[in-house]
Amino acid sequence: MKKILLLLLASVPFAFAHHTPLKARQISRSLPSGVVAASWYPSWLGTTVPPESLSWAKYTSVTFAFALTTSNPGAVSIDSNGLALLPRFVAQAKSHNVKAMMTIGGWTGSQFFSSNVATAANRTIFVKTLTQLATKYQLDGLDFDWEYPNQSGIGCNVMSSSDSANFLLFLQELKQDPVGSKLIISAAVGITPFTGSDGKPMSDVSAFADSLDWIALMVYDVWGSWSDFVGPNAPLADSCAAANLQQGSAESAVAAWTAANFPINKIVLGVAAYGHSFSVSKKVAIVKSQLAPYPTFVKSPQPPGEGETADTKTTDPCGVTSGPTGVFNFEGLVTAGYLTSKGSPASNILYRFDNCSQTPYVYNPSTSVEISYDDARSFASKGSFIKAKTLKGFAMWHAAGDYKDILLDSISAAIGT
Ligand SMILES: *[C@@H]1O[C@H](CO)[C@@H](O)[C@H](O)[C@H]1NC(C)=O
Ligand SMILES: *[C@@H]1O[C@H](CO)[C@@H](O)[C@H](O)[C@H]1NC(C)=O
Ligand SMILES: CC(=O)N[C@H]1CO[C@H](CO)[C@@H](O)[C@@H]1O
Repeated sequence: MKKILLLLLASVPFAFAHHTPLKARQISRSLPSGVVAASWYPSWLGTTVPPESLSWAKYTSVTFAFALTTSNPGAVSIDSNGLALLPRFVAQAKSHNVKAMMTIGGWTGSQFFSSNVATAANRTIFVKTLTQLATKYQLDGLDFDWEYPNQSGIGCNVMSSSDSANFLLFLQELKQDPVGSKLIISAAVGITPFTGSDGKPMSDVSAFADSLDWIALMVYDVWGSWSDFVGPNAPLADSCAAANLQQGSAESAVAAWTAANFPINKIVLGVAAYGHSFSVSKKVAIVKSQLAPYPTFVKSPQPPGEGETADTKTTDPCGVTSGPTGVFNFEGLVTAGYLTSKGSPASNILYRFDNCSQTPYVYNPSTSVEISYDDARSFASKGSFIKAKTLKGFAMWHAAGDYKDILLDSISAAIGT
C-alpha cells in the first residue's frame, strides 16, 4: 500500500497576496474553446512515465489523478509520490499552454463525496479545500469523478438519496466562489445520468450543465471479468448487438444524457487506452478458424494483466482484497507480444474486429487468453463519431496507456484536430 499523505488544506493559511499576480494571469487565460483533447495522468505511474514525457502538444488539457476524498471535507488526500510530481506536472502543462487539471475521487476515492456535500456547512468547507488546492498548485481546473452519486460504488461509499441534488448545490457554490468561477470544472460520469432521489437516472440534468464546462462519459469497463461473456470494454454502439448484449455504449450514453437535457456540445467521450483479459478455452474461442463473438470464459483464475502475476493481490479502501485485474494498457499489449510495435496483431495471435461495437479482440491460442481492447481503428471510429455528433472532444484513460501515440494520433486525426 502506498503511503497516503493527508493534506489538511482548510486549516492551512495561505499567502493570498503572493498569489494575486498568478490569479490575475489565470483569469486572462481563456477557457478551452472548441475541441477538448484530454487525458488523465495516473500519478502512481509517474516514476516510469514522468510528466516531462507526455505528448503535451497533442492535448488541450491533462488531468492529474487522483486527489481522494476523505471523511473530512476540509481535506483531500494525494499520495506522497503524487504530491512530489504535482508541481512538475503543472509546470509542464503551463509551458505547453495546456490546462492543468486535478481530478477528485475516482473508483477508489469517492468514498466520502456524499458526506462532504451533504450539508451547507460541509459544502462550504469542501469548496474552500478545493479552491485552496487549485490556488496552491496553480491548477486551471477541477474534474469531479464521483463514482457514483447515490450508489455504493466500490462497495463502501457513503451514499444518500440526496447525493445528486447536493452535488449540484456544491457545484453551484464552487462556481460562485471567486477562485472557483475562474476554474474549468468538469465531471467524469457514468453511461446513464446521475442517480436521482428515486434511485433512477435523473430525467433532467440540465442544471448541471450550467456549472460544468463539460462531462466526460466513461464508456469503458462496460464488459469485464464480472460479465457473463467476453464483450467489448468500450463499445461505440450496441443497438446492433443482440438484446442481452446491449450493456451500454458511446451511442446509448450520449443518447441517455442528451435525452436528460445535457447539451451535446458539453459532452466529451471518455475513451480507453486499455483492455480486459479473459481466460477462454480454445474450443469456445475459435469457431471455423475465426474468433467467436461473445464467448463464455473461465472466471477463475483471472489471467494476470500488465505488471501483474497470478499472485498479485490488492486491498481496496473498503478492506476487500482481490487478485489480478487482468487489465492491459495498449502499450502493455505490445510489450506482452499480443501486438506488434505498429499496434497490429502479432503473427501468432488471432484477431477479430467487432463491427457493432467497433472494437477489436486478440486471442493467444497457446495461453487461451483473449483480450477485448481498443486499437487505432476503434479510436478512429470514436473520433468520427465525436465529429459527426458534434461532441466537445475526448478524454483518454489514461495518458500512459498508449504506445507511440498510435491511439491518440488516430482519434485526433479522425476528429480533425
Ligand atoms: C459533515 O462533515 C463532517 C466531518 O467534518 C462529518 O462528520 C459529517 O458526517 C458530515 N455531515 C453529513 C451530514 O454527512
Ligand atoms: C457493419 O456495420 C455497418 C453499420 O451498422 C453496416 O452498414 C455494415 O453492413 C456492417 N458490416 C458488416 C460486415 O457486418
Ligand atoms: C443505487 C440506488 O438506487 N441507491 C439508492 C438511491 O436512493 C434511493 C432512495 O433512498 C434508494 O432507494 C436507492 O437504493
